[in-house]
Amino acid sequence: MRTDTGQVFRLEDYRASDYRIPELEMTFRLTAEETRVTARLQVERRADATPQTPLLLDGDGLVLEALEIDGAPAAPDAYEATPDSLKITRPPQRERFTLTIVTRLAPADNKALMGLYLSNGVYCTQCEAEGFRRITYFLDRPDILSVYRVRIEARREEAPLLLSNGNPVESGDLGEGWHYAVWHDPFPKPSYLFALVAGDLSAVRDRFVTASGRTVALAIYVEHGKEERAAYAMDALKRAMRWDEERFGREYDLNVFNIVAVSDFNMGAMENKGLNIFNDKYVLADPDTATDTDFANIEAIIAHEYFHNWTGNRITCRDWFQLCLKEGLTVFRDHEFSADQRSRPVKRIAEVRTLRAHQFPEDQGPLAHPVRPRRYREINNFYTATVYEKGSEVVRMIRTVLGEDAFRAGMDLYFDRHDGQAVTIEDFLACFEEASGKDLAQFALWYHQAGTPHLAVSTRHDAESGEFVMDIEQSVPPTPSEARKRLMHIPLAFGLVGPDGRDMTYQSAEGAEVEDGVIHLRKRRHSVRFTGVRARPVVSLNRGFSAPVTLSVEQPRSDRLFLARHDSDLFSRWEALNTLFTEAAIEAAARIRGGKAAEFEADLLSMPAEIAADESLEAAYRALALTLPGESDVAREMGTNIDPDAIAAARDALRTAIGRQGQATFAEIHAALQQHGRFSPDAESAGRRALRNVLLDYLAAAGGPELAARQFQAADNMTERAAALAVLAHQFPESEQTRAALAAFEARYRDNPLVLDKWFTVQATVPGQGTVDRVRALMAHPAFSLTNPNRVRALIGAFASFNQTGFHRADGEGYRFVADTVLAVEAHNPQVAARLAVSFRAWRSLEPGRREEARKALAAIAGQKQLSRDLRDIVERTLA
Ligand code: 0A1
Ligand code: ZN
Repeated sequence: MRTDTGQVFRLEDYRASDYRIPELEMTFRLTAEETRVTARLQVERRADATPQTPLLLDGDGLVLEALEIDGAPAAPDAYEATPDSLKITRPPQRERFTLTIVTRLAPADNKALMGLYLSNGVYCTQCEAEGFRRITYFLDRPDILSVYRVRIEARREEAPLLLSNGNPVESGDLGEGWHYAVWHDPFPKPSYLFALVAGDLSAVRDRFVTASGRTVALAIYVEHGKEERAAYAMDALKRAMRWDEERFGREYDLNVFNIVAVSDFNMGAMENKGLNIFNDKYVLADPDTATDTDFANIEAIIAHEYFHNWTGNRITCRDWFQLCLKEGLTVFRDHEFSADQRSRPVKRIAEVRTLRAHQFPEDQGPLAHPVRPRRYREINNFYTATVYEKGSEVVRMIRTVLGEDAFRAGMDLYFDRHDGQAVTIEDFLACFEEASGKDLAQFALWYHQAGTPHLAVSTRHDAESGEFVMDIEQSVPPTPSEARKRLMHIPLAFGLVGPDGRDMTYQSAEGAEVEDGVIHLRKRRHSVRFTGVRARPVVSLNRGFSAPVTLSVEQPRSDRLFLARHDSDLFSRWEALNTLFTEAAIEAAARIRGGKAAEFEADLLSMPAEIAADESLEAAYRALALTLPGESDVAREMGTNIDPDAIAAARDALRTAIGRQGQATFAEIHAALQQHGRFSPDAESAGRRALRNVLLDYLAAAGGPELAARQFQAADNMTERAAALAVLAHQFPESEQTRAALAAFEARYRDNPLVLDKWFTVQATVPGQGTVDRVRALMAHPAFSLTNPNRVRALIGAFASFNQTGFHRADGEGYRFVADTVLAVEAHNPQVAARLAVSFRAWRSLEPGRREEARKALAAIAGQKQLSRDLRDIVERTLA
């Protein structure tokens, strides 16, 4: 474990290295307890560096066995080695020399899952961000690009399969049961993209012919017996490869593309050059074991990692402050891919829900940071929703500001100009400025300034003069270490909706640049004056979620109801209804806290049945429109003094009221949507299942558990089975039907850990006081393991992030339990522990009693003498 030294890394301290390592040859002799790594580095001193400059290589917990300089053993006074660094104190005076470094590793003991480790008997690596230094001493920074040649030796029986990056060049027998393979990757790459896999796995093979006619051999490696569950991932891969050619003109560049699924992985997946390594959760799927959401995630993540080949690998980051250069851009690309493969409006709504659920609380809490941070203590803690999701929104806004054609021209220029380089956000933006002739200086603040901007809007209409005025004021709230904010360039898409529900035209607009339905806000206040507007329009703002901002619009409730029925922009139509639901829940929560009963307006309660039956809308869209804002969405809108019990009671009351009001319609549609024939994971079929499942939730709230129990029994696919199980467990935790369904599910999937994760999660998210004990008991279940990140996230992570009434139990028991578990995980996997600790980030917005309990739990973690850099960084920033 890397303990914290308090060191802070700063963007302004970036310096190019005095040395380069253009080539690297590695030999791995693999055994679980003692793996020997020989690394031969071709080192080159930069022309402008002084010859005596020591060469300082990074390490992390390494054991140095031998060191040679230019083929001769290094003199003891020529270097200084510790587990965490290797300093060549007297480097040769030549411009070029070789270093041969031998290190010894114990993959079987590596439970941090960084560097070389074993997952279910398979050797695999994870090097981003700083895992390569756990394998050998190196200049482990993304601006050092090397050509790798990798030789792997292993016992054939243990590891018939030997993979690394690039193309295979040689393999053979070594006698005594050992064999070897050599891989060569012609594309210079940073060390974080290095990968090795060795083990006994099955291959699912296919081929892809690129636009220019080259054939690429594709393979997805999975555990024996799971081959069929990789078919969907393979299909998604081929679609992603074609799409990147068509939409971005990007072709694949090696002869092989390999994907390996492993069961122990800290994150979702990793884009190692030519050898993507995946959490098996994002590869394996079939109708019996995966939900529609699982299928969609697999499609998106397969595409994401593949797209990194150009945005990340061919063009990489100069330093880790630039992480969004590859991540924000690649998320934008995978979002566009999914939007093209599925329904664009539905995809957009889902993106915005994710952004609000994960990025908004980050931006509005103690862990807020700019999309491109200026400082960090532990880079692992910056793989955040801000870098990824907000980073993607910023790229989307560049496209909005430039228009489709100039955006594509800017991307082309970026690929042309920077191929093979490690670059910065400034380099990226310069390409768009040059391609469009537009100045993006103010726009660039989206990268540099943390916090979610807020827009306050009011409108006036004068029927006689036909003038419609929008007064808009922007503000950016202060965030940690950024008290004062500068004014931003916010592209605000809008529409003026006329009485007939159609968009109105206007003669002129002044007071801001208004172009193609977008107002470009650049000042604190704009008074935007439209002429030629005879009837009073209902204004629809931030259409398509053109900017990641919060909005308050002075608008009568009747206008929102009107937009919820008529807005031609489907995102904004959803948004109007979502806002109405949220407001209703907030009001009801206040009444419940005041000892009164919840009450709702009749016109809101009747809307869901109207929408459910509206066949002009696709089923997936109707499902989203009917999905109530979650308890944490309501809490976020309330802002302070949060009482999760009152919010949960209010939301339950709203669900029951809607369920009763719409019961007849819902029941009819639920029955009609029952699927006949073969399961298909396509978007349209998935949409019908989603709608059916939302309706089930309402019907159960109004009518009891029977229908859910029947759906659970009759289901022939995981989407309907898991949804029915969740309705039973969450609405009727004590019922006989729930007990029976949980037992049946467990018995059926006893041997399938990924599916049992769903069983853990559904129980961890049962609302109420009793769940802490239930989760504690489940930790003793034979399928649970504290060293497998998927298990930890499914049980403990789900409890801490998605169980508002359980985690926030008023007596603090939820907090104490999670804090204890964070420390238990910390002992072997600091990265996963730190992520779990993030669930405390909203503690200051709680009502005083809970706030104090949460603070005490955090302080108990912070009070530990020995903490990893990962966890210390999170708890100290959260408490600050
Ligand atoms: N670059 C990967 C995410 C990733 C980051 C760190 C990891 O280390 C444990 C693993 C994966 C992506 O964006 O998919
Ligand atoms: Zn990524």
